[in-house]
Amino acid sequence: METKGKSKIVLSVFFVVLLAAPFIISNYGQWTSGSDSTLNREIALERFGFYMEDVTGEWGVDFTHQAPSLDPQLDHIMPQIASVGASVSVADFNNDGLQDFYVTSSAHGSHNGLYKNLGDGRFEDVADELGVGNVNSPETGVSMSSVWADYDNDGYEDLLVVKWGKPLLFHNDGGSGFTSVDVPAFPKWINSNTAVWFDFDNDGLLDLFMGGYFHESINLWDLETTKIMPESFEYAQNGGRKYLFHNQGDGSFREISKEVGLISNRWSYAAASVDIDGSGYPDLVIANDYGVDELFLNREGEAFVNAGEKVGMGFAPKSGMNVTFGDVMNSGKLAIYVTNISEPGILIQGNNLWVPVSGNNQQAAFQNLAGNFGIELGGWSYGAQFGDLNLDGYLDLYVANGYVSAAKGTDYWYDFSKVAGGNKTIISDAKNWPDMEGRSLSGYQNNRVWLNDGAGKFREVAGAVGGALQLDSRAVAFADLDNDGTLEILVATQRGPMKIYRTATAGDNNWIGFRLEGVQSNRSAIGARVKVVWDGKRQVQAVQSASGFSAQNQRALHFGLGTAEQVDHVVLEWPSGRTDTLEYPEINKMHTITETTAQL
Ligand SMILES: [Ca+2]
Ligand SMILES: [Ca+2]
Ligand SMILES: [Ca+2]
Ligand SMILES: [Ca+2]
Repeated sequence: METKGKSKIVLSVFFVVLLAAPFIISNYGQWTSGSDSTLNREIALERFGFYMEDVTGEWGVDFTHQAPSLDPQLDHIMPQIASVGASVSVADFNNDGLQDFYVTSSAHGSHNGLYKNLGDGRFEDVADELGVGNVNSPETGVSMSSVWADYDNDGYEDLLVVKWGKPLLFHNDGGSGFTSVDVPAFPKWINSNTAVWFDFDNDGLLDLFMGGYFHESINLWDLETTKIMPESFEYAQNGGRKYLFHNQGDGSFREISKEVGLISNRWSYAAASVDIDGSGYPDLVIANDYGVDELFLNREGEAFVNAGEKVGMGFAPKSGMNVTFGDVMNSGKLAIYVTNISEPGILIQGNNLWVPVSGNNQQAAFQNLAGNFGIELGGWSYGAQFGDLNLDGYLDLYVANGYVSAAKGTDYWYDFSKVAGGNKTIISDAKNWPDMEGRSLSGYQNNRVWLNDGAGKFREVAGAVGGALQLDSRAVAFADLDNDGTLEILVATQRGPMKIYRTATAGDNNWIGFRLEGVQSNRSAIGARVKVVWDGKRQVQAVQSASGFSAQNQRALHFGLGTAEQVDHVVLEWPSGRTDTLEYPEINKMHTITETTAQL
């Protein structure tokens, strides 16, 4: 009897464990992403002041990225090579005060989308109607990214489509259509994932940077050789070249990269521009795969100096994917966040947060403090953006993760590390890369939502605030799509759906926004810097075009203010050199400020 009773208890325990197993496993999964599965919206709002809700379908957005099918000689590693191209760029293309966005697809014949914000909580894809949808073809290649700016200062944001193929510039015809612009200075073919509009010589006309990834001689659909891969995982300099196109002001551009010293053949994945050293001229930061991050300092609009090593950034070769700037400590200085690859137990590169430190003789200098801030370990990270998601006055961070999610429970890492450890001859030839055989490589990873506590630490809350997402995410952009003062989160996923999260904040947090329009400066005001001073705090942001990975945020700047009821003053520094100061501007309002008549 006693034995029987015991076995009954053991059996019961066994069944309880069986029943509980999914719960335990699911809780463990939640725990590893640093969140708390029991929190509902109300508790998340109370605890973190922030909640995000997937409204993709509700808002009428239905877009799925298609990856390219390249030369069959790459079939064995196709998921790795065709692993990018999902992008999102925000702009108010028809100047109705509502933020619209452009999304890309990367298969021949697939169409890009231009989602027009209808203002009633719905979006409509008008890409085909306005002439920017059907742009992926064998003749001109496929889309990898896009970036908006008003290059002809006519008041409407124009669109550049970045390609593995021929770059395409579309002039915005008053918000009612687009005309393809023939730019003889553009290369016939380039394998590019990044372009940046910035006025490098401050003449009021936006110039254009474009960075190559694969070498420009390679047609990935029709390979002459399989020796197309990086020559090293750490010091590869056989990637695509860099281009700087000077805006001539008559609708034409002149290619001047060599003249100004913008020379590099690293594998550039992302670039972005701000005036990093306070010289009055915009500098360029480039995140390179298979190598070090690069900082090109702008010498008075006449030359670029590669200062990566001089400022401390150029010594740690990683897999750079993203460039984002943020005043993470409210110090009035911009830090640079570059994502890389981290896979627990296999490869921990860690993401970089280059924080400005005091250098010798006022020289710019940076130290990687990602670990100190708790934002070092993402995953196989791509896009990232800073923005004040909970409006508490401190910039938060979203990071997109996940490389190739193929068969579950499979892993290509061992084979991947074998080729990574090979010599130049082995690595650089695609035919030496082991067959993926449908296996995953850093797939099924969680994206990160890191809230800044204002005291030097970020806390990961993605699951807790409704933001759990495990698709192979690429581009991230922030924009206030419903004009309620909070930043929505747009995420483009590879071979997956576009995702839009509406955000809600709790309590009495306030905000203020600035939409700048240059007059002497370029009309998009790209390069302008705004400092907001309130409640003993200050924060600096800069107007940019490209930011993150294959992404662009809304051009208008957005500042959370916490519970402060007033902004003391705002300093606007225009690219022209003009400075304007606003005293006590109204809060919870998006201000439109024109350069010559800055008044409130
Ligand atoms: Ca324009
Ligand atoms: Ca210029
Ligand atoms: Ca915040
Ligand atoms: Ca909003």
